[in-house]
Amino acid sequence: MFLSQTVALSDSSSTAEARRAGAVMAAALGLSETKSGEVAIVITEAARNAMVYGGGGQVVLSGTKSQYEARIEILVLDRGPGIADLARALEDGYSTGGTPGTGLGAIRRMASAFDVFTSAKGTALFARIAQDEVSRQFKSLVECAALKAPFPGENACGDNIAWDIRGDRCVMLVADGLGHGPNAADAADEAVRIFQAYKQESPAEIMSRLHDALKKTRGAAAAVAEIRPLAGTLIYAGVGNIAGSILSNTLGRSLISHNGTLGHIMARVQEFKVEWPKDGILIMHSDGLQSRWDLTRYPGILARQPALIAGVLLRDFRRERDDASVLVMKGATSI
Ligand SMILES: [Mn+2]
Repeated sequence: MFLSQTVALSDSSSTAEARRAGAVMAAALGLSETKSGEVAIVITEAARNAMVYGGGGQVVLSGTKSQYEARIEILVLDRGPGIADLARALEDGYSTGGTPGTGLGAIRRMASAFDVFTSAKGTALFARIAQDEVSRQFKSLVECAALKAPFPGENACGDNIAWDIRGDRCVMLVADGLGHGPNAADAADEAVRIFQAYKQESPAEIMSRLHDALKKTRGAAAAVAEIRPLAGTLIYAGVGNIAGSILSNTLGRSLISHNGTLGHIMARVQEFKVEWPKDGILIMHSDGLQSRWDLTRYPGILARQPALIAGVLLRDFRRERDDASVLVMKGATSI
């Protein structure tokens, strides 16, 4: 299960709206009362900071449930001047909002993963509230973060994302249903269902399954990536306008998709097998993000939580008139 909700921080009622969205998601994931309370505190405090010091922004909530755990990842993004003294702001009990007992230090203590990236371009705060103790013990080789946001004014998102991590294999899907709105969402959601059913197969096989299944829908662009970090390999297959790229200190490359629309026209499925560097970061996104993003303008960000990288891409490189989705995968961070 992958739930996603974006709330704009634009006026005095926004924080409460974001908190309500968090409560709804916590209930849908079956989080305990304690964890739901932590979600509310994190959203409230981080949203207030973004309102007061960032001049507004957005809260992006991502909820996932697997056999291992249930978790909500909270991203709060603003385009303010940045936090001048992050170390001080992180001191426990120090609250920029003047509320005793909360503040960034409290968020960090509650979160099972926490990270802040702040620069003159704004602040991105990431906090994960996870339900199960097993989540602290379960050491995955890689971490995936995915964000999606609907066409402005739409509730249904015509993009969707799914991934699966099992042992030394991580397989990921980004799908963009043609157009936007409910019919686009139907196509993207069907792609996720088929992916979940056949995710153990190769990327090319999954793409063929998608092509067959999407014939009854409006159609979609999609790409599937399979990474085996221990073997150091990446296999990629894409049709239509999904961008894929690998970033690393030793290598940077774009991954190739063929033209077409799954469900309608697919000339061929081709797998590309490339080296997956040890410090590799995979970024996949729909055309709701500009293709010419450049993370070298954000010194140090590649070493941070994948959710922060995804958040900054969504914040600063979004095309306004489309659904947007972005997936970032990298080796597990110890932050
Ligand atoms: Mn699109």
